[in-house]
Order: sequence, then C-alpha cells, then structure tokens
Amino acid sequence: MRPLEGRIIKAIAGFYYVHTERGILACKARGVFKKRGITPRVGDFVVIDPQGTMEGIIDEVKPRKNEITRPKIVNVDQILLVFSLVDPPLSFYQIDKMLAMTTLHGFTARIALTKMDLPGAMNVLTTVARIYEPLGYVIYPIEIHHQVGFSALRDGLRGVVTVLTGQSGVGKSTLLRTLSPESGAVSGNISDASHRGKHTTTSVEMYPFEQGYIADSPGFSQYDVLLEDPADLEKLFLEIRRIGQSCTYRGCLHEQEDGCVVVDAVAKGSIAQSRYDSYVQMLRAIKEWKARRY
Ligand SMILES: Nc1nc2c(ncn2[C@@H]2O[C@H](COP(=O)(O)OP(=O)(O)O)[C@@H](O)[C@H]2O)c(=O)[nH]1
Ligand SMILES: [Mg+2]
Ligand SMILES: [Zn+2]
Repeated sequence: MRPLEGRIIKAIAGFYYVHTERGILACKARGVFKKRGITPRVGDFVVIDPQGTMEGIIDEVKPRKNEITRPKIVNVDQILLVFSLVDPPLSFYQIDKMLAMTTLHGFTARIALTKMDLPGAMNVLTTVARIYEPLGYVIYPIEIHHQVGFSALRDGLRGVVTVLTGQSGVGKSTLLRTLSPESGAVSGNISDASHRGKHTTTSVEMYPFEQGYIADSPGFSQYDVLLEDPADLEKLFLEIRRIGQSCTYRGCLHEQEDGCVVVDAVAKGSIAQSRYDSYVQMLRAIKEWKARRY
C-alpha cells in the first residue's frame, strides 16, 4: 500500500497511534529504529506503511523541532500555563518559575486563569493582568461551568500543538475535557492522587483540537530552573534584564546592592515586588544547588 504521513498522538505498550488523513492507525516501529537509538515519541511526524485499514508500520521519523523530556513529547508549539485564581490560591512564585522555565526552553507561554467564578477571583485577576500583560504575556481568564472566556482561548490554541501544565487541582483535566470531549480526561482529586502514585508522569496523549492538538502534561510543573551561571537568571525575567542592562555594578546579580538600578526600580514600583521576590528566591535556589554540587 501507498506510504502514509501522520503524527503520533499516543504511545501505549509498544503501539504508536498515528493520526493520518485516513484516521488513527495503530502502528509498530520498525526494529531498525532501536539499532539507531531512535525512539518514536508522541508528537513525531512519521511515515508509515499501512497494513490493512487500522494498522501500520512506522518507516520513518521526521526531524524534531524540540523535545520535552517529562512528559515525553516533541514538536511542541506552545505551553499553556494553567493556574487557578483561587482554590488552590494562585502562587506568583509558581507563575514566575514556569514562565522562566518556558523562556529557558524557548517555548511560547500563555496563561490560563481558572475559577473566575469563585469569591475573590476578580481581585487576583486584576493583579495578575497588571503585572503580566505589560510583559507581553497573553492571559485567558476562564470559568468552566458557563465556558466564560472560552472563545478567546480556543482562538489562541487554533492550529498549533499546546501542552497544558499546572499544579494539581487547578482545573487542567476539566479544561481539557471541555475543549476536547473525546479526551475523556478524568478530573477530581482522586484521579490526581492515583496518577501520582502510579508514576504516570511520563505518559502523555495529544488530542486533535481546532486544527491543532492539546496535551496534558502531569509532572512538567515540578521542574526547577537550575542554571550553571546565576547571572543567566536575569535573561529569563524580561523586565529585570531590560532595566538591569543599565546597572553600573559589573556582574551585579541585583540582589540587594545599594544603588543597583533593579533594586531602585522595585522601590519605585516599575518592577513588581512579587516578580523581584521570585527572581531572588530562584537565584538563591540556584546558588544552593551549586554549593551542594561543588
Ligand atoms: N468553581 C470552579 N471550579 C472549577 C473550575 N475549573 C475546574 N474546577 C474544579 O476544580 C477541581 C479540580 O479540577 P481538575 O480538572 O481535576 O484539576 P487538575 O488537577 O488540574 O486536572 C474540580 O472539582 C473542578 O470541577 C472553574 O472554572 N470554576
Ligand atoms: Mg488532572
Ligand atoms: Zn544591579
């Protein structure tokens, strides 16, 4: 039969499920990949040799544009950071850490803020918007039950591969299931607890959505941003890098030095205190990590 191109959207027990123009085919990989050290991954563009209408053999894996190792997924276009405005309470440190992480890996990040309907949510939303919109981040405030904010979110996900990430309880599974009902994603704390227990953090599935795909990514948010050189951290904080360029202290980490332009900007309010606090906390984590290693 004529070779067929497609994309791996799921991998289970040695089978790769490849989304093609003829539907989803369950495929095995040719043994030759193992010899060459290539493991097909979810997200890979592949060429398959169809065997009947439902199955096939993967003959070729196309070059990848990027990879995430936990969960294992490749050719990702953007990361959707999911945070709840309340319940669990929003952590500015987590937002900043995840933004730094996506910047470090060269991914575009967008921010979904769930549970807009809960008391106190609007105050938090105002603060988040004030801090992150001037930095150029796109924010999608949403409420699941009436699908408030969903048309903007759908537009932002159209035609690309988006990986959802965020801590447990923020509403990722509910969101995924609402956007892509065929995902059958389970929500609720029970499933989250059992997921953690079973180390399913490396398995991942992409769901076709609006000419693109979305995937949940348990585990991704647990990374730390650890850099060999602490001076590189400011590159991951847009406004600290911009203002820090005019700091007159050579090699300044903008930690607490008198007369440092970054410290001054925080005092004047042109850099948000919470952003600066996150920067300093991450800086200390990097220093401690280095101290433990050498
Ligand atoms: N009030 C409210 N609850 C929500 C919203 N989105 C999700 N939830 C609830 O938050 C809880 C956790 O959701 P889940 O999708 O399991 O979160 P996950 O751990 O990130 O996958 C569930 O009880 C959801 O019904 C929302 O917009 N508003
Ligand atoms: Mg979940
Ligand atoms: Zn400085």
